[in-house]
Order: sequence, then structure tokens, then C-alpha cells
Amino acid sequence: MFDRLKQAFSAVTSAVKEKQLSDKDLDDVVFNFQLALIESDVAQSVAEALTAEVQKSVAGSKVDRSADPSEVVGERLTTVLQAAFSKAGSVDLVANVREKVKKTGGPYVVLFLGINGTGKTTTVAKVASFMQKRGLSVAAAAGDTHRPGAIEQLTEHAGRLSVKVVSQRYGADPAAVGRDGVLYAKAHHVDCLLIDTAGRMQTNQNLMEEMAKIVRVVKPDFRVFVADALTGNDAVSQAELFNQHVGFDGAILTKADADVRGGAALSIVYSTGKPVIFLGMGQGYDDLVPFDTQKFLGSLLEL
Ligand SMILES: Nc1nc2c(ncn2[C@@H]2O[C@H](COP(=O)(O)OP(=O)(O)O)[C@@H](O)[C@H]2O)c(=O)[nH]1
Ligand SMILES: [Mg+2]
Repeated sequence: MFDRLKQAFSAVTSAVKEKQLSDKDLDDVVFNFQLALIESDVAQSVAEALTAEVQKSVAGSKVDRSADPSEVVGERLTTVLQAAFSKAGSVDLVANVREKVKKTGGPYVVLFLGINGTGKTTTVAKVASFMQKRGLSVAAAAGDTHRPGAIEQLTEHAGRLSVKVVSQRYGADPAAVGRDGVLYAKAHHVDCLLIDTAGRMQTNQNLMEEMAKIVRVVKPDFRVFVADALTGNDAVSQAELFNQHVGFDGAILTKADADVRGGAALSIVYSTGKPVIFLGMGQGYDDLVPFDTQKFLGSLLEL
């Protein structure tokens, strides 16, 4: 996983190390670095920002002849990425749920956002299982009232996990379904309510308005944006759009079990300032892994 992105970072540091840097060499190094980032699904704007950092540090290192330029570049990149990831912070959902339940009796409400096919419904089931394994009770609300079969799909997953699903008919207002879910969870002392939603296309203004309405009505404790890591750059523009129109508190990247280049995780954190909290690693309920920032950065930068 993330091998190509890792190569992009090590290529730039070793190129700087090996070459007597003429201006032409420098341009090549920088150009290749940017290309490698984009090939690894890093968003254009993020690739440009990182490239500018490399340029700055290489130019600076030429002044100080005693410094090893590759180390200077490596350190600079490490600092930039560490800063971006630490600004985004990290989230312990289970701890958040426990805290809210202790304070108010619960439920802690998590709203799932994202376009169709990214893995929202499957991820609702995985997060439910993750919570259950840590001793928390869970219910789900079938907020995708648009796509034929969506309610049944959630109900089937939930049935296997003995999770109650609150639902209405197709075409119902998803905000009302969410509200029903909260009422059910309160009445039955359920610790955590997970609200599934519809996707459609991210350019659909109605979808953004519908999601914003759910947020206004339900006031979720946590809005999670679900992105398909395989869609790379597209996942990043979706994240920016949802962040702008609805807002979210953290992201889950699904399908990270496939050949994923890592750029989506980097770009989402860098461009939205929100943390990645889990990686989806397969279709099973246990295929959900908390995102480990230090491990991710460590593998990219060989820390
Ligand atoms: N390989 C893999 N497939 C996944 C993962 N998450 C979801 N899927 C698959 O992606 C497809 C779409 O998932 P679904 O939950 O229906 O997406 P939704 O439209 O966003 O609700 C399904 O076939 C899932 O089994 C994952 O982490 N890895
Ligand atoms: Mg779905």
C-alpha cells in the first residue's frame, strides 16, 4: 500500500542527494516530484504546494554548502506534512461515544456522507461492528430513501449484526428518518446512532441541500465523509465540495485494500484540514482499520 507515493518522496530526496544541482537539474527534480505526486493521486493544488516547499528548501540548501540537500528537503517535507496532519488532529470515535453517553445518556449520532458507491452503507455496518466489539450498543437509521434497495441493503447488514434499523418508506424525508432514529435511540438507551444517507452525484445541488437539512434537523455529533480511495483525485474534489456545502468532521477512505496510491488520504487532510479516521480494507465487517497518521507519514517519509 502507498508504495508509489512513497517512491515519489524518496525519489526527490535521492535525486537531490546524487546530483550537483544546476538550475536545470533542480527544475527536473521538482518537475518529476510533482508528476510523481499527481500520479499517486495527490490533488493538483496539494502537489503544487508540496512542490513549492521542495523548491524553497532546495534553493535554501544551496546557500548552506555544509548541509546535505536531500536531508534538508526530507526534513522540510516532513515538517510540512506533520503540520498538516497535526492540524487536522485525530479522532477516537469510541471515546467520543463513551464520553457523550456518560454525560447525557446518549445517543452519540454519526452521520455518513458521500456519493453513491463509495461504501457508505457497508461502512455503517463496519462501524457498528467496531463499536459493538468495544461494548457499545448501536442502532442505524436508513436515511437513503432514494436508491431502490438501499433500505433493504442496510437492514440486511444490520440484521447480521443484530442492529436495529429505523426506517420509513422510500421517498420519505431523510431528516425525519434521522430524527426518528434519535428518538428510538434515546428511548432504548442506545449508545450510538449511525445514519446512512443517499449519494447521487456530488454536483447535485439538491443532495447538498438535503444533507445540510439533515445536519440542521438532527445535529449529529460527528459527520463522517466516506470516499472511495480508488477514485483518487475525484475523492478529493468530492471532499472539498461536501466540506464546503455540508461540512464534515472526519473522513473514512474505503477500498484501501485495492491498489491504492495514498494520495487521496494526503490530499483530503491537506486540503480540508480534516482527519482520516478509518481505512476500509475489504467487504467484511471487520475490515475497518483506524488510520494511523504516524505510520502513514512514517512509511511515506521513511521516518
Ligand atoms: N474492496 C472493498 N470493497 C468495499 C469496501 N467498502 C465498500 N465496498 C464495496 O463497495 C460497494 C458499494 O458499497 P455501498 O456500501 O453499497 O456504497 P454506498 O452506495 O456508498 O452506500 C459494495 O460492493 C461494497 O461491498 C472496502 O473497504 N473494500
Ligand atoms: Mg448506500
